[in-house]
Amino acid sequence: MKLEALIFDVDGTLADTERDGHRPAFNQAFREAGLDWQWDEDLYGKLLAVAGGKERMKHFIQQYHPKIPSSVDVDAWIGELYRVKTKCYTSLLATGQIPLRPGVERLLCEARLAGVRLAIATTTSPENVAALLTNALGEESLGWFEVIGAGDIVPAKKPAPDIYFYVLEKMRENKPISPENCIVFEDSENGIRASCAAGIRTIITINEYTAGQQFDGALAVLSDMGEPAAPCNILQGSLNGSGYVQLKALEAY
Ligand code: XBP
Ligand code: MG
Repeated sequence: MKLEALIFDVDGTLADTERDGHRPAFNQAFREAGLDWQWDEDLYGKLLAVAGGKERMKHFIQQYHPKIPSSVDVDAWIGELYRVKTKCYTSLLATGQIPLRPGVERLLCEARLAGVRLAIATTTSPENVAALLTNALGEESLGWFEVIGAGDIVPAKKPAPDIYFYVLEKMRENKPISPENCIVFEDSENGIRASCAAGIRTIITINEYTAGQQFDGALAVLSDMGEPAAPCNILQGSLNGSGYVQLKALEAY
């Protein structure tokens, strides 16, 4: 294929943000609100079935019936919890404890040098994306991405394809783009359902929370993007003879 663009999911794909990033930030927000809620690693793995922090908290309330303050407007109250959680999460990222996953920075640099267009399609907030990129790659890295499609910019979160349609539409405003000449990087079943429904072929890099999920239609399912000196494991599909994600291997699809 004539590779035109790479589109990246953020959480779980660019960095392993869930277990030691978002999860403790939710728990800190709960403590600050005087709640005795505690999302441990197992429970958080189950709650990840619902994309979006606000949607996840609402799902938790509906499914697990924790005690909530009486006579609150639930949506407004969740909105306030989410605001605090975002503050906790971005402070945590500022400590530099969450690195990018293997191969991510190398691939971004290779794509930039080759003039391959870059974009982001994520469920998390623009604020959280900016904090992750700034801390991992410096503030200028925000400008590497032609479009950062994030959070509530579309009402229906993954597995709905809306965020991918949004990103393609915004990219198209700059220059024509064909979805069949793009590749998405995702880590989850919700993610690939969204990208495939938008007609974009997808590579999965799994993590501990998503390893057991279904990735029907993936070009490849990988342990990570790999590095020349530390190849990835190819769990499903093919990387066209390469041991790590590189443009030459992607163009061969
Ligand atoms: C990520 C999410 C997000 C994060 C938490 O999904 O679902 O909700 O877990 O971030 P994806 P927020 O990687 O598929 O985009 O609390 O900001 O939503
Ligand atoms: Mg993800």
